[in-house]
Amino acid sequence: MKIYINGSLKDEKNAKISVFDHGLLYGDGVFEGIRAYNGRVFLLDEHVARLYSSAKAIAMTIPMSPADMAKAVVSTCKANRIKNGYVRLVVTRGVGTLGLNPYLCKKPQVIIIAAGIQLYPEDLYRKGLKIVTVGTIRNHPEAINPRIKSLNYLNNVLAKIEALNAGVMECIMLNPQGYVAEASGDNIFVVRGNQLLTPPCWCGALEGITRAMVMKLAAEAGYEVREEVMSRYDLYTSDEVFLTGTAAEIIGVTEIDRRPIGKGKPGKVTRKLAKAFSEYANSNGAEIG
Ligand code: PXG
Repeated sequence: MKIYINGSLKDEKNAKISVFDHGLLYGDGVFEGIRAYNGRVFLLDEHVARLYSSAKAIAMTIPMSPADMAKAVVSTCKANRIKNGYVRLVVTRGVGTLGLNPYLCKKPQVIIIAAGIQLYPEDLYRKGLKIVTVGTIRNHPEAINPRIKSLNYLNNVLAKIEALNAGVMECIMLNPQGYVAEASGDNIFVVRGNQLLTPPCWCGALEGITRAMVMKLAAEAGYEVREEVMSRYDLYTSDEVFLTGTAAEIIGVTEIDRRPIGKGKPGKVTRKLAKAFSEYANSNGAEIG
């Protein structure tokens, strides 16, 4: 495997960054997870744009242009002969002192890893996912805004630990007011009749790129798509629930807190949108060549 670091491709064993990097010392940095389907990088410009917004939000200047970043992603995929895969794009604050001061870090480190994909087991897409709501609340937006896709993922990791300890693979996180925010690594949608509902980002959700794509495809398919503040009541009483994310794509949820959702299997709106998404993803994107 060839790893991109600051403009050059390194063999996996030589792909190293400093132990003084604030990405490691403080989780100070930003990242993206991107998919390649069928020899194309999917929604690349959207991911690059979000990366630069995340960087701006933490007052970090990425030392290259968005256009060059997009090119670097494509060329890293090409160097690794990726047709279908998963790209991890990371920008750390760079080397600094042992103190917090980010302004002493002079050079953000740009890392691109193009690898295989880890999805949920295939049968879960047919059977649906059982999830729970967890006690770990999503970060308050004025503490660490969940719209920043930062390297500081402990909030999500702590939620994931609760899910795994409860015997399920994913969970719903509530915001400090008790409203639904998102899953630990995915956005959440609710189907109610002809309506497709998802919490607004200010409720504590990442502005998911899959989320935006699904909202667009659903609107085109004739659903009424709305952002709505939701409580657990809205989840428990919905017709269908599904999660969206770059890694998970669209996955139906059949049980929340041991309560069956809808008919207890992935619903027909979920299946229809998953099909539309898969068709779109397999025929659009930046050509790897
Ligand atoms: N919310 C959070 C907190 C995420 O981390 C999403 C929503 C979905 O966003 P996109 O843009 O991908 O549709 C994410 C992204 C994992 C893993 O291993 C998941 C993400 C990132 C890194 C790792 O499950 N999800």
